[in-house]
Amino acid sequence: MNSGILTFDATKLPRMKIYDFPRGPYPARVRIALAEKNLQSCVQFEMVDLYKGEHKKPAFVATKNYSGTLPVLELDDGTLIAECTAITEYLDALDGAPTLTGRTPREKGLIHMMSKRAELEFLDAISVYFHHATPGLGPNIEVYQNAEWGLRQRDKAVRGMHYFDAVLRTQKFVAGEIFSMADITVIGGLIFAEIVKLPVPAECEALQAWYARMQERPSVKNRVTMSEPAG
Ligand code: GTS
Repeated sequence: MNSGILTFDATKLPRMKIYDFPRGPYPARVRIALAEKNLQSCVQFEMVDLYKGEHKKPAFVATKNYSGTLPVLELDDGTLIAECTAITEYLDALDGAPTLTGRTPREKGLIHMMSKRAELEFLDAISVYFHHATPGLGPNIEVYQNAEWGLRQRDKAVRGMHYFDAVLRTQKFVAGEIFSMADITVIGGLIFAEIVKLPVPAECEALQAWYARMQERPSVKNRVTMSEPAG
């Protein structure tokens, strides 16, 4: 069986561009996926400064991403792909061996489910907390805040931590026995939790042990420096 990987040569791929914010938790997900797939050299990063509101400028919203968020992947033919899960799916499929998003129908289903849960129950909840119940990106960008909603989402995120702790007590990775996009999404949540100083509860030992293991992966460890020139 030809997995596709034998004939895949990343250096032959047309260059892609990623509209990016290097320390952001969502862009981190795509940076981790790029490194896991060994595709860093195919990508040019273009920084969009969230704290200056560059992602909300009418031109960016009209021509790059309707949602006014990062990251966004731009292909050499001008195709634009936003949403971390969609970008990861695209990158993962390039070599014909989609380990991050699932090789079998069962893997695909489980990874999609757990990644969606990691967004709904954890990462997106922390994001809402950040934008609504903390200064967020500052008064010029956070034009509407609802602190009560933000605090509820913070509590939801802590419940999410307990949920993923329970999952990781019985299996090695978030969606089963292999590292996948679902792990990357929970990692994104924990990166955001650090930014907003929301600690993982001490009793969530399995989640903490798993995160310590994840931080040893080069893709996670080197994610911020990926776009910096060597030397
Ligand atoms: N559902 C989107 C995805 O999965 O890509 C969410 C993207 C998102 O919220 N990105 C953040 C953003 O643009 C980037 S970061 O906060 O992680 O750096 N936030 C800015 C804003 O104003 O919401």
